[in-house]
Amino acid sequence: MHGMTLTQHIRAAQLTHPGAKGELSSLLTQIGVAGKIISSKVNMAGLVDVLGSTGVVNVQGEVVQKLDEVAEETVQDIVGRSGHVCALLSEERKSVLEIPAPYRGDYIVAYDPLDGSSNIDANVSIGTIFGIFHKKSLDPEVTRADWMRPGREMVAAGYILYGSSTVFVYTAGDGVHCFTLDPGVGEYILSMENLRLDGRCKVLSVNHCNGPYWEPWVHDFVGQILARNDDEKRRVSGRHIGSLVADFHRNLMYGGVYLYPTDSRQPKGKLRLFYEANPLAMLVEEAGGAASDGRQRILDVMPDELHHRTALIVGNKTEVELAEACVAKYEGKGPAAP
Ligand code: AFP
Repeated sequence: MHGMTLTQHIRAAQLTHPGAKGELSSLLTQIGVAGKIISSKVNMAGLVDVLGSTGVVNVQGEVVQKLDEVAEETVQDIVGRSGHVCALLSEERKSVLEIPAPYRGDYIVAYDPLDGSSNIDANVSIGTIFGIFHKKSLDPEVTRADWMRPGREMVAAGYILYGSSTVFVYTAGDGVHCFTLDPGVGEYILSMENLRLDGRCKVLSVNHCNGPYWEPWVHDFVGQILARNDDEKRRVSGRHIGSLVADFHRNLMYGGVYLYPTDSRQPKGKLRLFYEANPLAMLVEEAGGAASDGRQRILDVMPDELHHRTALIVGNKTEVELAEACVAKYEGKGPAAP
């Protein structure tokens, strides 16, 4: 008996939604195809001329790696011509890319083509993150109202992680499912269905070197997590890759909390709402966890620009709530954090 393929799984989910036209299913499948192409380029990175930077700085002020460009072009070519999208929002692009006829469809995809790309040359796990909205207005043009929306209005989200194996993880609101790419046959095969975050937080992921720039609540929160370890037992361990998608995936597997708070260097936060925080927030909530900016649920944040940045605390619910309590305590708003 062979495992279920991604296409079969998406199609089976589609059948549970009477009236579904199969557009979203086909779009998800095409995102998977883009992931296969990027995966093969990532695997060849040391053998062909795709390592290193292009020398260009992108709209985020970050150096564009050659593989960033490859990934961006791949998503544009494959997803942009899938026939299912009317606009693409990319971390790498200054503005919204409108898709012309005859490829135009009803969905809008926001994506980070290659998250963690500053790690590429060191062979560290990187990934493509995506979130999908259905076009809102009946206007034939793509209007600002079509994409300037809170993450709770997404219909699906996921990522493709190029790690020790390539995995495709997605949710369309019916649980979180994980597929592993079998490179021999070029298919994603179901490896974990209805993923749930482990109830216990075993991992703390934060860039401790930002400590000097943190607000007091972050020291309080991190201190409370570390205090769980005593002579008797180490209950929490520190793991931080610096590749959000990989940090997130590991915490989803083992139970953990990742945080990238605002700090004195980055008062608006570092991570991008559309391309990083929103998709991971939808996934974590579907898996029984939570995602917050410290003051509100990530999925309720109303963006004010395409490249809106945010603080992010994501993972086990108890720890995300503890972080929110620490924020409130230092803002003098709520009850003292336990
Ligand atoms: P890159 O895609 O430019 O590598 O950025 C990745 C990222 O946004 C996120 O994946 C990491 O968690 C974060 O940056 C790490 O950045 P710091 O070096 O500031 O901790």
